[in-house]
Amino acid sequence: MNKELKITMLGASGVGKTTLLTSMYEQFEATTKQANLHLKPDIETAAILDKYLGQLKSLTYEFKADERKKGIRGTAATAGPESLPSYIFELGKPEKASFKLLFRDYPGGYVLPSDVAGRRFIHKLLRECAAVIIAIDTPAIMELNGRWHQLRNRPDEILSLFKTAYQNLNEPRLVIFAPVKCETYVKDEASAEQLIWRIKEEYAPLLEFLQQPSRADKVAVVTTPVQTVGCVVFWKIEVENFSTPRFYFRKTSFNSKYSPQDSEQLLRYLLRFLLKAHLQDKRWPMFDIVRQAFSPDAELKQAVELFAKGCKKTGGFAILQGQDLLNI
Ligand SMILES: Nc1nc2c(ncn2[C@@H]2O[C@H](COP(=O)(O)OP(=O)(O)OP(=O)(O)O)[C@@H](O)[C@H]2O)c(=O)[nH]1
Ligand SMILES: [Mg+2]
Repeated sequence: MNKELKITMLGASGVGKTTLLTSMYEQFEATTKQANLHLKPDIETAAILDKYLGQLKSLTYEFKADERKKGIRGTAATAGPESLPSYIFELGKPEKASFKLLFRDYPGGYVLPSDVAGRRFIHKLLRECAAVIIAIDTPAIMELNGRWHQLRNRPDEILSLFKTAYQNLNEPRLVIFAPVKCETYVKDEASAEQLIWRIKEEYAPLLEFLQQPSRADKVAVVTTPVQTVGCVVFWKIEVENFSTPRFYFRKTSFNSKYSPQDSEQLLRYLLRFLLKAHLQDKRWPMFDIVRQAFSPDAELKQAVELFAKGCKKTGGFAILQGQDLLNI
């Protein structure tokens, strides 16, 4: 029996998938411990993500988000998609791991139609993963009325991937829209509302697809703005050669340190979704491992419930669809 529940990142190159995964890793341990939950990366996961964490912390005062000499390097798969690592976190008590959360990340170039093997790989991930995290480059959607959104976030390519992978769904899924590099846009409630509004606007065709009758009761959709670096704000866009935008960021002060915020919220929403799938008791094979973990272990179930109740509902966090799949 497969003891892993899979989650995939989704997004074009440079939007911030690996950074988001790294900041989740950084925050998972502290926040789950508080909730008497244990979420432990395996050795290989910790080794790779520690390396990325070091790169992230090395960001200097002013930088371009896509300047790969600083910050995180672009993800590469030297020996093809199958050579990419999985990031594995064990959930449960130290002496008794209950099940594993397995995250997948890959080079964002895979979403482009020209990369046939890459798209096939993402398609397979979308079919087999219970949850998908769409990393969204927030300045691209918010600045200049979204002028660079298509180029940076590739919403059409993402829509067409969903259209094939989510054609016939037998089991529920969680779709997380995760705007990153969003420090500038979640400073107050009004701007956070504006961010949600812009996501609804720019991803309207995807949201409509997910809302169609055959999917409406199977897909939960949430927005979770994550401050993956935490100490930087958007500064300016410069256009090179009339066609390539460069997004510049600044640290809030010279000494400000890497301080990600809210990245554990994705985990809270994910566990909330898993707990609800268990409570619905519908015998969905994808969620068998969740039932096997929660049924005999009331303590674990209670800890997950408590943790899941800490899902934020304001500041850009919202449930756009499938409230029933998340009510606990
Ligand atoms: N200012 C700021 N920069 C960020 C943030 N997240 C990512 N970046 C920067 O954006 C660049 C791209 O981030 P990555 O995480 O490598 O993006 P990716 O989606 O994994 O890209 P590929 O691996 O090429 O698909 C990096 O240089 C990061 O340092 C953020 O929250 N704020
Ligand atoms: Mg990457």
